[in-house]
Amino acid sequence: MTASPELAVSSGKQTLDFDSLVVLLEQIFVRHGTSMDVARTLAQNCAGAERDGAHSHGVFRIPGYVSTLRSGWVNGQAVPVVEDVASGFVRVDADNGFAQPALAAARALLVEKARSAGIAVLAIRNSHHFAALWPDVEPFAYEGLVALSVVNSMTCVVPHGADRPLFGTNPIAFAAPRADGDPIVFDLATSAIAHGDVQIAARKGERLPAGMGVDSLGQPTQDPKAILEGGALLPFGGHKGSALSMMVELLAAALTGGNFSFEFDWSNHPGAKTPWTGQLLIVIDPSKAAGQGFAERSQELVRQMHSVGLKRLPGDRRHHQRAKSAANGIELDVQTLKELRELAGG
Ligand code: NDP
Ligand code: PYC
Repeated sequence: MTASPELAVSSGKQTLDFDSLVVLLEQIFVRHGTSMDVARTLAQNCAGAERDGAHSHGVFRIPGYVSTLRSGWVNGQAVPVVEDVASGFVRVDADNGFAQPALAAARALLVEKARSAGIAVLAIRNSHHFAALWPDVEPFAYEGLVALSVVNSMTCVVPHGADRPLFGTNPIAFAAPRADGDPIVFDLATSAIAHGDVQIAARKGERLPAGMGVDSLGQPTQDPKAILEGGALLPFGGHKGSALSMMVELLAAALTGGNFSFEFDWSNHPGAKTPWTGQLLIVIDPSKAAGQGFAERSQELVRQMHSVGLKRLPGDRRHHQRAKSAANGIELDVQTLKELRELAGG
């Protein structure tokens, strides 16, 4: 495992509104070889992560996107090919481009199928995903749909009971509407910690909690650099997270026609950071379900969780941060902003 190039940190902060950050990021993507369509989609995604405080997949990722585009590993001009294969199944060949523009290209057909059949699957292959997964599912829930997505990444996780890494960090994201509030959304890596957070800890010189990873000799370590330099991560929850990670490999790669996390070789593309794999989405129209409205039922579940003392739902932290960013702007490190502007050529 290798660390990504980094944006420097300083104590000074500056705020930017969401649209200005999107424009800045679009300039960076286009300057490094993407089409305007791809730039727009990735910039919205990355700025949204930064706005919501999902820092491991916000502007922190920009140098990795840039070095990947420079290396020729990913097709920034990709034109996804959407295939309508069955009443509830859509396939997309992402043309060795990013997964989010492939999702955008297939989205209308996917929603149409989910609403008519009650459920629809989107299988994206030949794609790169370098982002948080919740932005791929959350919008469906705002439209009253339930969505689940999985994506596999790059070999850096040791399956439970094994000696060497094989799986990716393989996140699972889920979104469901609820009657009186933001959708219920969770998005979690099936590794004990996301690779991006290991990089951030290494850069800050922080130690990790126990149980996250092993060093190059397979010994437990709390040193993020030892994990990044020849070591590996562990699944969360032992055999349980490991089984979920295996499921993600099967759904995101075997079912879509994409690469398993261990199947691609980027060694001839120095600077390449984006996993070349696949992604699966399942979208359900809950209006087809029996009984009381789904959104009321999910609201009731939330009410009951709060009644037993729950203070924080998954997604709450992000939504609070989103509201804060809307009120005060998105806070960025001054040095980071300077480097982003340099990458944009301004
Ligand atoms: P976290 O462990 O930070 O969070 C996982 C989920 O749990 C989130 O929905 C979070 O909500 C929620 N949560 C966290 N703490 C609590 C708590 N105390 N109480 C209730 N809910 C809580 O995420 P990960 O580190 O696992 O993943 C980080 C990101 O990395 C994800 O966005 C993931 O998609 C991305 N990733 C992307 C990969 C790729 O290949 N593209 C690979 C691996 C990871 P909240 O957001 O509100 O904090
Ligand atoms: O944080 O594990 C991660 C990750 C892998 C690919 C994109 N993010």
